[in-house]
Amino acid sequence: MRPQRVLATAAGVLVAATALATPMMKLEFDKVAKPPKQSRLATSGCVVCHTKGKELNPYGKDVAAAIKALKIKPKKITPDVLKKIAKLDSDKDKASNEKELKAGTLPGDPKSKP
Ligand SMILES: [Ca+2]
Repeated sequence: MRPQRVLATAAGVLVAATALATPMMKLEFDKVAKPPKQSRLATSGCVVCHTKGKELNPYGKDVAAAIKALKIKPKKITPDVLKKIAKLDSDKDKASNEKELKAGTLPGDPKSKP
């Protein structure tokens, strides 16, 4: 194999491995929220909704409450879920969740704001 080919293959494997490492919920979230490319929101993974492990941050709790209120089964993130909590300011940093998603900041972390 030529060196360029080896590099391209290695890059492809790396991309596939990264996609596999991204949990389903974050993939769903990105599909619905469409965070700006390379923004903190796009690159942050689980901490968008979780603190550590399975624990939810304030935004994650609002997402979970909206999924429950809308009776979405099996649990998943839909446009209605994000719409229901768009006007809230989950992390109390004076920027609504909607504004944070558009700006690509973390709606569950008051230190990250537009
Ligand atoms: Ca906020």
